[in-house]
Amino acid sequence: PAVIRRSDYRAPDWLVPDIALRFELDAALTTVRATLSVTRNGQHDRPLRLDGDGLVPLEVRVDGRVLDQAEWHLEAGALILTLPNDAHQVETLVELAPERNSKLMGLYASGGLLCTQCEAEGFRRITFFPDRPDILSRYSVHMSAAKARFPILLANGDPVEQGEGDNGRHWAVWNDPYPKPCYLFALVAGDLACNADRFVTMSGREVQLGIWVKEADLPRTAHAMQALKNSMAWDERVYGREYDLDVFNIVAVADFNFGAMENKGLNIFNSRYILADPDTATDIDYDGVEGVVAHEYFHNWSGNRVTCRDWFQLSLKEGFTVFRDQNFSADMGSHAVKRIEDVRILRAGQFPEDSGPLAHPVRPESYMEISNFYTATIYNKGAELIRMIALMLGPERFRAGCDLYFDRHDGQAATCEDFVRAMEDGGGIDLGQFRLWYEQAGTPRVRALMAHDPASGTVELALTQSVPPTPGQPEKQPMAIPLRVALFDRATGTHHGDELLKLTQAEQRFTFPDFAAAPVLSINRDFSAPVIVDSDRSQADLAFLSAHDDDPFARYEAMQQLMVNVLVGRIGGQSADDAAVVDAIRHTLTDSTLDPAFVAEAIRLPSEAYLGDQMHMVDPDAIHAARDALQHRIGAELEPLWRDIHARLRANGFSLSPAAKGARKLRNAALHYLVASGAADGPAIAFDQFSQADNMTERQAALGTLANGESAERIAALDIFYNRYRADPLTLDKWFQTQAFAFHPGTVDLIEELGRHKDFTLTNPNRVRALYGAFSGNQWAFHHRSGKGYRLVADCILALDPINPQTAARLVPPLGRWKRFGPERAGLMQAELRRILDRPGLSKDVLEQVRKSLD
Ligand code: HT7
Ligand code: ZN
Repeated sequence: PAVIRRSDYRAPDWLVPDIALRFELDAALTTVRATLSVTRNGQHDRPLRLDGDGLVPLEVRVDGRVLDQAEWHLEAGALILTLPNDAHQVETLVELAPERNSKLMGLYASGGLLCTQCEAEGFRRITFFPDRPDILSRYSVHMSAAKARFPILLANGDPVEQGEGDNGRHWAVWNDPYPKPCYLFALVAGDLACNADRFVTMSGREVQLGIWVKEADLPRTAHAMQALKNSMAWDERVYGREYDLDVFNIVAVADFNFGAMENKGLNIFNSRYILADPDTATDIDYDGVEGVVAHEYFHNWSGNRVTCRDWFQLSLKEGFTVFRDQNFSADMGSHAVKRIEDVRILRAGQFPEDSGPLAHPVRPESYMEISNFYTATIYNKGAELIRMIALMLGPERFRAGCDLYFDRHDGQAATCEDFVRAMEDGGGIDLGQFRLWYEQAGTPRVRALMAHDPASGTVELALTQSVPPTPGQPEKQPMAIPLRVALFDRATGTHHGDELLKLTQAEQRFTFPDFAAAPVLSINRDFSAPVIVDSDRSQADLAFLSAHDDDPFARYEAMQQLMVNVLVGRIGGQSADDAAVVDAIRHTLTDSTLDPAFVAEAIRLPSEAYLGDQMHMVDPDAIHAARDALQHRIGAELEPLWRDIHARLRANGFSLSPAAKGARKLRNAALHYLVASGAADGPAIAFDQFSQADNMTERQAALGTLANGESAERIAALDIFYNRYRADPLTLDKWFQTQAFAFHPGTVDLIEELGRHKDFTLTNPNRVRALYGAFSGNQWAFHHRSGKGYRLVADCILALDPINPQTAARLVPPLGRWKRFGPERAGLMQAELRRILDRPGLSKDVLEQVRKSLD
């Protein structure tokens, strides 16, 4: 398969200002007639190339005349036509079989619905078209279908006409007045019920809102609707951006490769990010619904009105939109907790990517399969880049930069460079060196050493930075790194100011006057830059910050570092000062000024995977043992506190208020430590919480805690959960996921069993992720020294690839981290990668990931 390079970008030879589509919809056989008005772009005699993937043209017409077979040909699936004039009408007819489309790209069937997914290159599976994001067209869509099976017909834009046809069929026409790239095209046909509402925009226009689901799911759509209305109001208030069509529809589907899709005026969602009620959704699920609804809505400006010129610019829309949805969610809840959660996600998903064989810049230079580039680097690191720009500019100038960006590029397909330039022009800043963040992969490391001179009273902070080599980028230049820093007075627990230091050189020194005594360094406050900071701060300094830092992220970070130091010591076989961790946790638990949601974050031990990332060579068994032992010690030493918190935070009735969510989070943490203490009644208390809970947050947490151990309650709870939710796919996913995540010596064998369970299927991506995705994130179980975990995941990839290559390819990265493990595990992982590579007919999705992973 060919490698596509950013440097090869050329403006399109032909433009398509208008397209009319006619769909005769049917799950078994759909016909698509497309009429494209095409215009030559510049002076050239190159042919018109219409991408196609698996399509056979049944008819090709130019300006109404049916072409002879000799007048067109297919080249790598694309239809090639030589056209004499500068403007023509090109018409094609193709047939599709949606119910046989297991890749879930293009037009496919899901749970009785017909729906589409076109980003990144799915439109070419529907009709012949120049499938690239810089071709913007006005769409008119005519759909007809059997009315009994498909009473609802939706597409982008506004509905313009509908009527009855012959043989029980009906039809509808939708027009979208905004020119858009084909990746934003969508239609849905099916038997759907609607949660209908309205929103009046800031200029007084009324927008009809609809969330379309199966009738039985209607009661589970209220949270999504509220999130949508909140998002619309927030984008007006914070960015001055208003919705621009008369209708905004969302449809939930059960089979979906991703979280959701921002199609213009017709968002299509994985039902997981729409449906929520207290009985089946955890607080994390509720937050996920709110965040993803907001994300897709915000794309209407950052992605749709201003789209991407080519797929190398993907972070232009994704990084910016993640930044927007993160800030929205922070405004809806707690800024402190949201920032901690976002950094935890970045460190769990993006840092490992940036240090492994699949590392790539936020603006990549090449790809084989673009679907493989919907990564944590493009999304989450991309969001951190925008956050750094916003921090350096301050709120007013950042808003001026955004206004300029939207106004300057409205209706255009833009680049990351366009965004940076708008920030420079609108915000009045020079981002020359900052551009390296888009070009260089790898997480920068900053070493911070502080020296105090009692004679002069000055403090000198010496910062050095380095960016590790990554595939194709052996040498790196110093980056522009904004670091928020404060120096704390040990005696008073306060600091003098909070400075934004701009680290731009490989080594730089900053001096601070007027310190009679050596202060304590608080650095990278609020995680101002996505870097790894190494410092020589003592455990005592970290304990001090964990009790006094007024920046919640820095306070959390000090606690984490304190725990990491103890755990790394334990893993290395040294006697470690557990007491420092126990004391810090006790102090945090008993500080009544702190938000319980923050406390729950702060007292949580770093994950096994995060501990692995701190080590040169990962020893999963030693990490598990050390973490388990510390957890037990914390549980046992603070047992009365855990019991008290667990009893005290029992709620009387369910609420989604931040206070109620925070209480549940802390109560679950208390349960977890109480069970870890080894207290004889631990499993019974967990089982009681499992049985009595009136919400899934507490029920699933109790189940997860029980699943880690060996008890009669474990078996009973898993059985009860299964029997209660077996008919509800989204909730049954939790049953698979909880077992895959379990810290249990039998997990690897259980995965094999669950892979053969009658409710397991490879055709539903949520189910695959719930079992194999979760399992490969369970470091101790996945890296079982037998190598069985690797074999199970490789078997799944091989079985899934012919069905759904995108989802299969997403399971490859954990196998690619072999260089970080000892020779035995590394050999076993490589052997599985080679076994996959040997399979004839591998998709380019999996091929690209496996080849890179073996390098
Ligand atoms: N922009 C959307 C990306 C997406 C996608 C990508 C590849 C394959 C299937 C997909 N479904 C949706 C989602 C988003 O970031 O908003
Ligand atoms: Zn997005």
